Amino acid sequence: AIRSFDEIPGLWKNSVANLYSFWKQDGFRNIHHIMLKNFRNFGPIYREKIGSYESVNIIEPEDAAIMFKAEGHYPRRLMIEAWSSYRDYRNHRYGVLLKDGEDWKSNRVVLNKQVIAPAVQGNFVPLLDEVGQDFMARIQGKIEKSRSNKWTVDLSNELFKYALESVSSVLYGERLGLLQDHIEPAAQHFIDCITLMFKSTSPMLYIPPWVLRRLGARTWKDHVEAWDGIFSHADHCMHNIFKRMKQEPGHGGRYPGVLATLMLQGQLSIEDIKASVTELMAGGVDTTSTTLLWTLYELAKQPELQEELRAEIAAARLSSQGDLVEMLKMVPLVKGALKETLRLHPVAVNLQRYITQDIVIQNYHIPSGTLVQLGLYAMGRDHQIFQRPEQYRPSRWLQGNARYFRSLGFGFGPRQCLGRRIAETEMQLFLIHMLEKFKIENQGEVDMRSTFALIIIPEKPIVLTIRPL
Ligand code: HEM
Ligand code: 2DC
Repeated sequence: AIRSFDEIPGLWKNSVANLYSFWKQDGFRNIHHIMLKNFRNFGPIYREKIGSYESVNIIEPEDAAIMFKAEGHYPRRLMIEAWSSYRDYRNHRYGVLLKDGEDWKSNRVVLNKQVIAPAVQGNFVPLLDEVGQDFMARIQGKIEKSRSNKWTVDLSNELFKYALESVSSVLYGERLGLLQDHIEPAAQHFIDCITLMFKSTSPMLYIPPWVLRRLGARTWKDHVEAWDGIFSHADHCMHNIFKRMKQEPGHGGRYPGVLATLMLQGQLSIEDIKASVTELMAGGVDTTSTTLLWTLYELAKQPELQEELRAEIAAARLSSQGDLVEMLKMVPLVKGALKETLRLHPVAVNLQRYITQDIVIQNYHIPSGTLVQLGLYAMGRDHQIFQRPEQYRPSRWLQGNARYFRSLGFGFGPRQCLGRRIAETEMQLFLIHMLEKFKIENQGEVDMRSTFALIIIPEKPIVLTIRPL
């Protein structure tokens, strides 16, 4: 017989006590480790209520498939109240990230065609490739300046700039110029605001923003300050493009970028366009840069793997004869490396949906409307799901049979990551250029732990040494 919802194991009966013990375990920064422990204690399904946050958690790919099948026509994930409260507070419109229902769908369909459809990759590739090349030139310059034929560095801020330059080049069809020696303070401030925005969000997953606001808490103030900085800089960038569109309507025959294309199309209101472009700009920095940093960290541990990737890249470079879009189709191991990074170091600790029909998972009945979460971090490290999960082994992704609902770093279905195509192209080109020119070495340190700051990031700076080949 199917067991009832209330029989699901877990801690959900005393949400205030659970919040207290969560806080005592430093849960705001350790949610991913606590989640591992919960699956170990309760098995493949557990129910949880911490403060105001109530969910059912699952781990198996087959159960993920059931969850996504019940997502309905307008899939909804956890509404991050901190983000919507800020917009309500400042009277900003929601973009595609926060919209729901028909409003979400109609915006998303228009954006898909300009941002994630396979056909637009050709527009992005030349821009992203140029950014990649500039980054390598910058590293080369640093190596020369060091006079020791190497550069030992915590690359995180360099990668933030690389990621912001990349996403901006695609959104605006032109370069911001962040990879020069003097970085504009405005751009650095924008980068710092995004980090603060993520960091100040996590406590508000469990304690509603209005409570913290009423208490005059630092978290809410930081959060408002961070979003204010994000919105004002994005607004400044977008105004420059509006000016350019008046002065030079044809953009010299070149691809004018996502923003200008949406404006010229006129299918969305200017307010809707601005809201979503702001989200794309903010969503495009910490996500790809952190994933690239983790990838370099993993590659530094395995020089032989770097060689294998280099061989694949060299062969693809040769047979694609200068056609980059073609080249990107010939590097399955590079793509496997990025999947492997997202398996061990996912940006999103879990994927969630409010299910729109009753379902049965692990023989428990779960009613329509429940928030179901797939523990992505825990799934990636489970030995029942991945053989030798502790090993970073990109080739595991080359066998097509072992991938069913296992490669979910960008989410799934119509509500998956809108920036996925930009992110993948940007990261693939980065690795290609990096491996063609440099060797990556570590300082012989042991395993780097991670921290939850809404997204999963390294706990401490990762210091790497880069040498010319
Ligand atoms: C949503 C991951 C990069 C913009 C998401 C989601 C995940 C994710 C897991 C939720 C998907 C779901 O619920 O099914 C990642 C990862 C990235 C990345 C792993 C890089 C390694 C980016 C970039 C951008 C971006 C570069 C912007 C250019 C967005 C937006 C959404 C989203 C706007 C919300 C889409 C919607 O609600 O319709 N991302 N992301 N992401 N991401 Fe990304
Ligand atoms: C955080 O329990 C943990 O891509 C929560 O580019 C559940 C949750 C809900 C939504 C997730 C969030 C987690 C992590 C960060 C994500 C977000 C959806 C989109 C966002 C995954 C897993 C992100 C980083 C976007 C952010 C765009 C924004 C800055 C405008």
